[in-house]
Amino acid sequence: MKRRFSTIIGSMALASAALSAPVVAADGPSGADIANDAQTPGDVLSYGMGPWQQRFSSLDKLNTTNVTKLVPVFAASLGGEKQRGQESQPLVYDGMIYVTGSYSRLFAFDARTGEKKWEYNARLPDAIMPCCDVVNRGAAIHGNKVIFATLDAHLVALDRHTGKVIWNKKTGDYQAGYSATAAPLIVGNKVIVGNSGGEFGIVGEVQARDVETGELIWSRPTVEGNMGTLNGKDNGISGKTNATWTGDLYKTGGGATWLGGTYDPGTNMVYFGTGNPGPWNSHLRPGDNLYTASTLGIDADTGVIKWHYQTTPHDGWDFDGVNEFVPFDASINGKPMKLGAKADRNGYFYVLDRTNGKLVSANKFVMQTTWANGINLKTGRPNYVDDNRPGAPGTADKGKVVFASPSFLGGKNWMPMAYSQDTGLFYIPSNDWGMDIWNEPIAYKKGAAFLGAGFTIKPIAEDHIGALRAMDPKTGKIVWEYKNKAPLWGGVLTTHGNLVFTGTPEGFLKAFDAKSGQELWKFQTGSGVVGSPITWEQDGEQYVAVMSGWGGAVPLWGGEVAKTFKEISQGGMLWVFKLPKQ
Ligand SMILES: [Ca+2]
Ligand SMILES: [Ca+2]
Repeated sequence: MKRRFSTIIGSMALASAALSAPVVAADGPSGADIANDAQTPGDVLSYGMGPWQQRFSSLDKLNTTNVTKLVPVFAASLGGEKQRGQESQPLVYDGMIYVTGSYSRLFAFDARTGEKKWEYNARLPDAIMPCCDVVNRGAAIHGNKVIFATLDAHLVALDRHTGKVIWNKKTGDYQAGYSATAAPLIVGNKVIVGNSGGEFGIVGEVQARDVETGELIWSRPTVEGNMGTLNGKDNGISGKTNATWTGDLYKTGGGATWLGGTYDPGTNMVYFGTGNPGPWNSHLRPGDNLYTASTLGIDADTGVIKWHYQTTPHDGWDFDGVNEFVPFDASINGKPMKLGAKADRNGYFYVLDRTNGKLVSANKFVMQTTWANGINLKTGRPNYVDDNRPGAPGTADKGKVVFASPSFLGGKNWMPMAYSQDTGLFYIPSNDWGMDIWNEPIAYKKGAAFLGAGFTIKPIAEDHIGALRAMDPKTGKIVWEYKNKAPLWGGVLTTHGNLVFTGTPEGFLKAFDAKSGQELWKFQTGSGVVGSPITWEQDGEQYVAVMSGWGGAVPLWGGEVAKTFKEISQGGMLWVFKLPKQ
């Protein structure tokens, strides 16, 4: 690594915030309301628009016949000098829009006028260590609270009427490299979060806390050998110590759960993806390195791992397996099944039985996967191309350089896909790119990057990097694709109006025909769109909202790819759209 993570942040203006507030009687959505979010199009109560996070709306007032008339209602600025990546998904409840901003900020806007009601700025220390920009992906709402995670590894609950702090809990040690950017997940009376820091030798973990008090209920480490807790007592180690790790390496094994999780009320499991093992240099850690680069099915009540499926055993390319695991129901060979799908950073789209984690199918959704020739459906393991693993370094020099595709930024990175219950298709925001990657010697040091690798990202196609792809989960075939010059880095929304929405770094929010992929509408927002769009019904009309503000990992780590798009202006605007009144 030529660049230190801590230098990315630079200096930050810090605003003060109230530290205490009177206890307010619960008013607002309950755990049951949030579990039912996908069935109530008049609000958006959760990240992903429902516990399954399908990002599908049953609304159809806005549809393929009238989307060309879609116009802005207002744009609300996040203001100040803090711009960078705006990767958030807004929430809508009771005439308000709650949206997080870069640098751990949370805003409340009037959903009809865009008037700002309040703003909360986390008091961040200078030494925070987010690997990949100062982003935040969204908040959770429950009762009188709106809750979000901050870059210094805290979870903060604010009074949704006033923005005053109700509770504020430390979830990790930022000085050891822990941070947090994911939207919290509400399950009943619990708020469940993952952690970030996989580039610093942290240990990945899922934490469930009491939504009223913030007190820890259970914790589940994602690296085997580490002990979980339940109600303050030991609750069994994850896996079996030293089964897939040697020595003490499990104490710095990575596996960060940095994208948060989904929830299936039917199985009462939360599904969390886990990031890369530490360090990146795979020659320093023999074995499969469970449960890194995996999907975990975790009992929502006890924090016990019910099943795991590892997409990249013994990862050597930074193929974090954190991508969202989206439950859906479908018939496979005439048999109705409870399934879940994940478009992995490693370039394969996996369909699993969500009751037991058994692999159903795995198909490529990108142009190229140099590291594996497909996935063995019997063993569930990749058919590795051994020559494509970066070589072992000597004591003082780097190992053999290999060209690997996808790049470590992934066939798909953090940006969430959508699933249409009408078309039965997943809409995957993907990228086609590769990298030169090599290994270097490294030793663990608290609070320092723990990679032992270097890289240069490279394009692999003349005409595009980004590709929005419609994947049929039953056949593994790409039904249509839309190619974009710059890397796609925003989330996707689909609707019963046969529409698919996503944003581009070039600044557009775009709408496509969900069946054909035809581009129907676009609007220039003034900065790159890397947020996730939503839709809801209000006063009898259908609204669409998205954050605009270029940033994220691409401009920081994209090498020659990022240079191509360095002219994109920064920003920080919430855009809201609807059809004109008849
Ligand atoms: Ca709803
Ligand atoms: Ca990583």
